Amino acid sequence: MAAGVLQLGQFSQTAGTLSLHGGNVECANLQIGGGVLKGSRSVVGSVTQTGGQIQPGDSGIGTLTITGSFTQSAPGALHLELGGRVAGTQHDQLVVNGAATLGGGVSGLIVNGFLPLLAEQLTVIRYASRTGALNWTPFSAGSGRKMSPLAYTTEARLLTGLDPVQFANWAQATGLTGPDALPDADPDRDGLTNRLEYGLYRFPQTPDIQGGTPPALTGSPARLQITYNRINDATDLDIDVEASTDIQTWETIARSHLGTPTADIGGKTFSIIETPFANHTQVTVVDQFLPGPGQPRRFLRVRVTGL
Ligand SMILES: [Ca+2]
Ligand SMILES: [Ca+2]
Repeated sequence: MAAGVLQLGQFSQTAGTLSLHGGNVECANLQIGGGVLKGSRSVVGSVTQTGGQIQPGDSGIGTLTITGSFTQSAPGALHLELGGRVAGTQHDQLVVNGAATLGGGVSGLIVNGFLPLLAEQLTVIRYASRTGALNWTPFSAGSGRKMSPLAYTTEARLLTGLDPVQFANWAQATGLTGPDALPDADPDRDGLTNRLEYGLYRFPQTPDIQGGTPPALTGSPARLQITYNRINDATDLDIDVEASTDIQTWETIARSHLGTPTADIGGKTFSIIETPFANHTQVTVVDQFLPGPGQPRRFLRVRVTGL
């Protein structure tokens, strides 16, 4: 429709396209089981999507508003054009004034040569509240990048990650070029080489005070523990925790090999806790060794090898 208001008591679409070009549609409960709902205007009412696609924007990028609630289930999907960082003008956005129940899919199309940086977040849905679990899978954003959907209390975002997770893709997606993009370079001069910044999911153009939380005593009797981040799914790195009693001889007590979960080596750890996030995992390794009168000193470090 090009203008005005389309008033519907109840409408169920199974195919075709409902395009809100210049006007709104008023419908207590708009049901999308197939076809396409698109536009930059408002649905005055609630939308239940069980199939088909919702595409914010008319022929390009825009914001589609639902004044009531939005309930989505598979195979219903949202299709988004992503051409920049500003919602509504550079990338598509769905605004739900009521409650959102999310459970369908999302697909994305990068337009206008947009190359999101690593860990960049785009808010693609806003809502008053959310229930249900996201059932969305990451999709490719080209040039060694992927977008992973994240859901929060009042909005859903897309987060840029790497695909595949390799150093060269990381260097490009963090904006490094030339000699600054080499594994041993330290362009932000924080003492962490790019190899460490990559493996420990730090940012190579932002000085980090340290590579992680320094080793600290925990529990009773007290053992040393160390906490750090590791980048998920790395295809080219091992990330080890090493221990020493004299800072000269080090032994590996835990290892993540090529992106696998951190595992004990030789029964030398007391516990390993991994907390996953979209692009990285927070790791806490507690040493098995108990410092005592005969051996009062113990040291832990994280070592990144490969590349
Ligand atoms: Ca650095
Ligand atoms: Ca840094």
